[in-house]
Amino acid sequence: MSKASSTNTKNKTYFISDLHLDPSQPHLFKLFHDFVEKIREDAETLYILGDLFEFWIGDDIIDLPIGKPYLPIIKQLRSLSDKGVKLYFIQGNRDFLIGKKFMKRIGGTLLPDHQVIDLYGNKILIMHGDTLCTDDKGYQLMRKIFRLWIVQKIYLSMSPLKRSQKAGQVRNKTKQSTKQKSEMIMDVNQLAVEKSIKSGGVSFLIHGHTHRPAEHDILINNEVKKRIVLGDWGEEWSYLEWNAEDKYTLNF
Ligand SMILES: [Mn+2]
Repeated sequence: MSKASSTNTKNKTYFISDLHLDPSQPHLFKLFHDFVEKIREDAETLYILGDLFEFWIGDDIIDLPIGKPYLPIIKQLRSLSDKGVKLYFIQGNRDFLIGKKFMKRIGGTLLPDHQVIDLYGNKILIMHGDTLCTDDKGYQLMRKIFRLWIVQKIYLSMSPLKRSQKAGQVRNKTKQSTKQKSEMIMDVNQLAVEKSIKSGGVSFLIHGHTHRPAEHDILINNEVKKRIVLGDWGEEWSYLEWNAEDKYTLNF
């Protein structure tokens, strides 16, 4: 029996998303470092629900000079898994190229886009959340194209520098089109939310992406279901904490 389980202090599950870590924003790296230190002793599991990075151009950069700025993050996550913390990752729209190599380095597990988990007796559906924004047709089309294996294959065959440039172009384009889109279009579609909860047969839906941290009640077949939205990181941590006594708090 490990020391951790015999002392039974590891009894919390954490959920984070939308940190948008970017080497050009050192304060976010510091925030992440401090967060890892904070959860190190009591975390049983950490779920990262996408957009850990502002952009991720492929796992091969880990061993290249261009990937060097990311090594502290990988090291910190590794230090958690080495301590027995289970790490799970769902790709976001910024870091959907995170794959097996990255997971191997951090000692984590990549989950599919939508995953039902059992957490202290609760059935919970977790996802990044972008697939719920079905009103944003332009985005959904772009998402489909970026997820085609042939598109990814062509992209990954480019040099890291070229890939960085391309990623920058896409981000600028997205920024411009986001300005023209209404707040409504960029939020989740209520029917898509209800459909997900129903088909998953879950009591909770946890996601990020919209940067609108909140807890929503949704009435489905006369039963109250919960949609918990994780927040993005700016000046502070934003996370959901769930303990073995089945209490949860959304901190943002
Ligand atoms: Mn996102």
